[in-house]
Amino acid sequence: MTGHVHPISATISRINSIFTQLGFEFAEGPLIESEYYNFDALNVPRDHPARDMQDTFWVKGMQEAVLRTHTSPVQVRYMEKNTPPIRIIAPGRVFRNEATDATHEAQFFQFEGLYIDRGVSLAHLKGVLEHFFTEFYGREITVRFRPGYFPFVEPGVEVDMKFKRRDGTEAWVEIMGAGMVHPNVLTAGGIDPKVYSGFAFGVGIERLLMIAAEVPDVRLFHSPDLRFIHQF
Ligand code: 2NM
Repeated sequence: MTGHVHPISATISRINSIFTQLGFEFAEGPLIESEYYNFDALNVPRDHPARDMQDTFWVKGMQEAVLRTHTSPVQVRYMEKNTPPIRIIAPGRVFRNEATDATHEAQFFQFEGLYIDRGVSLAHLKGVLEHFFTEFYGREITVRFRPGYFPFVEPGVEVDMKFKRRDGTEAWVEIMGAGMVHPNVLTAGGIDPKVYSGFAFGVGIERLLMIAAEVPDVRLFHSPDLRFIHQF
């Protein structure tokens, strides 16, 4: 049997090429993060349940160190070192301290996007996301926003996409979270919220693939059973 690029690696490459064509740059950062970059700089309150031992892996013996729970710290580090316009995507591995089942894993991949400039609005976010999903799934996809809450954005939205399954039926599927970057987060990144605004979004890569390929269990992506990855 010959070697095979893992479906997650192949998907990250596709995501990068779609966003590169839109002028986005690829960014990455450490898997072990400080509490500051993972939570404080992102406007996550001190008493937020996400900081709990049950949700976050705290690194023993390292003061205030965590396994990053999202790739947002990459974006904060990037904001600190760059000035707008900023257009980046940050794909990578993230960790959540939770029980695993068919739709939850203690480690998974996500990618986040960030776009900051003068006059950026939710309308730009909608256009970029519809373009991305249409390219990614190879058919016209529309998205809709519902109100949602994430500490790092205001307003925050839950994003649904209208998806046609292989059996021809159509449904709105919840796919990601997004919103306008919170002024406190821009300020933490050294960017003046009175001059600039930006949108950000985050999506699970396994989830994107599970919907596309109708994969029933997220744990298959990290199973040693090659019969699974050879189907991609
Ligand atoms: C999400 C939902 C909403 C997000 C925010 C940022 C940052 F760093 F720019 F503030 N990056 N990604 C974000 C916003 C992520 O994931 C569900």
